[in-house]
Amino acid sequence: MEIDDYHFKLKIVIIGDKGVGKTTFLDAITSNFGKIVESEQSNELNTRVVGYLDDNTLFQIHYWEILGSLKSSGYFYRYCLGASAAIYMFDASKRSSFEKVEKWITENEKCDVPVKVLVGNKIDLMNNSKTSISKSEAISLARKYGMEYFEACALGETSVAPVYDYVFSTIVNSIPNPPTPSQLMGKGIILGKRLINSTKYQLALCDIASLYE
Ligand SMILES: Nc1nc2c(ncn2[C@@H]2O[C@H](COP(=O)(O)OP(=O)(O)OP(=O)(O)O)[C@@H](O)[C@H]2O)c(=O)[nH]1
Ligand SMILES: [Mg+2]
Repeated sequence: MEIDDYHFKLKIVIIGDKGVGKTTFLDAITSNFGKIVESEQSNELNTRVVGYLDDNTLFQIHYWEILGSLKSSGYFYRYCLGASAAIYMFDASKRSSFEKVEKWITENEKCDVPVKVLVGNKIDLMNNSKTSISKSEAISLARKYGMEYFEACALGETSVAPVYDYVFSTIVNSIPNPPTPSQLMGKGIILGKRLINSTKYQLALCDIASLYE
């Protein structure tokens, strides 16, 4: 597969305090859903580009893990611009990570990411911790910002699938048929040459154009 040979391109960001399990979670997603075609690590970001085939449609998904050590500085939201989805993660056994996640959520309101979820990771450690976050507390934070809440144990991998399924299917269900560029604006979804060059797509666009003649 060529790197730019896809139907749709999209970006998913994963945000949370240092050590909450973002990389572990990302590893579980990228090893189970698709094939990594590129990966890069810098002081601020850990990025992976994955080719994922779903129902004969090839998606190029750019995952951006925003490192927890990155200080929130007022322009943090720029990493999230153009994203289709944001996964906000905290460590369910560590209250300080829960308190920080709300700060990032509010800071990010500026970029209006269409799909957002809250993930409480490391639920396997909750019983050993006095600062655990209860499920109801996490759900009320998620509701406050119009998000779904998921509990996860990224080490176990199985709890990663429901988060991925929810995020991916919500993005895919928002794609109109046929997907005209103007209808995709604001969804963070970019059309690839594999779709644009297909006869079926071009005919569908002609059908739409004929409606306005
Ligand atoms: N017990 C437990 N440990 C976990 C879980 N998820 C991740 N870890 C461990 O937590 C540690 C930190 O995980 P990372 O994935 O590196 O955390 P991160 O959020 O990427 O950290 P930064 O990139 O430094 O911000 C590692 O030792 C992981 O093995 C989990 O669900 N349960
Ligand atoms: Mg990491």
